[in-house]
Amino acid sequence: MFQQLTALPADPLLGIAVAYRQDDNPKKVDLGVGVYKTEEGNTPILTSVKKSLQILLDSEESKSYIQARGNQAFLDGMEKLVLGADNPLLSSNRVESVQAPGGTGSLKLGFELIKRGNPNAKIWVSGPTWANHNALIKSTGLASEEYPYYDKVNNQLRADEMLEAFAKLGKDDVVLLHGCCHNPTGEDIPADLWPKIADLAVENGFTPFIDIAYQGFGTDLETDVQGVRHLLSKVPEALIATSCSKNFGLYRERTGLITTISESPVAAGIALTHVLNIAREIYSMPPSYGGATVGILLGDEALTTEWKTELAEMCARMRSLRALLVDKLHARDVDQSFDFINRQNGMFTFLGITPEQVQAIRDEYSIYMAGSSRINIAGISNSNVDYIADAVAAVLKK
Ligand code: PLP
Ligand code: TYF
Repeated sequence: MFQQLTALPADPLLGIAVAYRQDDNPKKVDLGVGVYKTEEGNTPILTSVKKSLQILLDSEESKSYIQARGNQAFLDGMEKLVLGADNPLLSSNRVESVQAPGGTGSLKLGFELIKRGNPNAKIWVSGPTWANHNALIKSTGLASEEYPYYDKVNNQLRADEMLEAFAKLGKDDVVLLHGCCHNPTGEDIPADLWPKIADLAVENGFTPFIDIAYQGFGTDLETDVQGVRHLLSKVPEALIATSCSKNFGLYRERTGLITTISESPVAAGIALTHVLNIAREIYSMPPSYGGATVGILLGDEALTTEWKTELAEMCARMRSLRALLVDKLHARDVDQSFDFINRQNGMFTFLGITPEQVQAIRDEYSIYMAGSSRINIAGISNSNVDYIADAVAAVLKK
């Protein structure tokens, strides 16, 4: 049976990490996979998370299965974090959440739910989007298409074209939106555009599916989801896939949740039965550890305050690294402006160089980034930024 199979290429992003590890150049730089790093290049466990983990370790009395929908304190805390504690949706009984293995698992449950609700649905993804979005949609068997999003030549949002595309959509369409800190471009939907998207969704009946993987990495926890909250207050139905990988630094614990917003409490209850049924068909119940940890953290005021401080530090560091990189590039008299990097949010930006230039930087300098020229901002440090800027300036001047 397995002899019939032909080998597939590795995930190109994760492949970068492997290639980086094998490189013995002491000056090598990893700007590949989106993982937060300190100035020293480490990804430590957040102190607030470590304390919460310790509480969990000390209090956990069983490794029996957890309930299928996950840890209730986690689900309650995360719904409040994303929607806002006083959001009227929370008391409307139209919102249901299920814990899932990471943002990825949450997205998968969401796409499968869409397929059950409407097998003819088409998922609209931003051009470009996170490569795994396309893989997950394909695996579900749903149709998908790109809407205009990022202008790579001028390094800006294709706002008008995006709205024009949304204006043509209808009831069979689902629009996948990055809540904040767009991956891979860093280019976010500005505050004044969210109400326009909300109006179009209401008028034309398409369903928003919001992917929130970086809340708190853009400006702050509240500002980052203002647009999303506005949209959700207007539409009858929506899905939200939330990841705790980045903002809680829980990557390997595979922690996330899928949230459905339905037209009525009855519809919400029915949707929940389907999400649980889909999860059962794939993995039964979610892993406990990450959700339980976040549940403890968000249920404790002091730990939450500490976490918010740590998150704000990560956010501020990435913001300052953006400015540093732009300054260093401009100091090298490159022809183009890199100011757009300062306007963008989160972990990523496109340097806007060609795949050949990306390869040259990798071959000649051992600096690793995605072929699209997407870089992980958190991979920059005070000690490597000059080296990176030298390399980029050199390939641009060739
Ligand atoms: N969505 C986006 C846009 C992402 O960049 C990521 C990756 O970090 C995820 C979802 C989900 O990540 P995870 O499955 O690690 O929680
Ligand atoms: O885009 C990134 O780098 C992150 C991490 O299969 C990631 O979202 C990359 C690839 C992957 C899972 C997570």
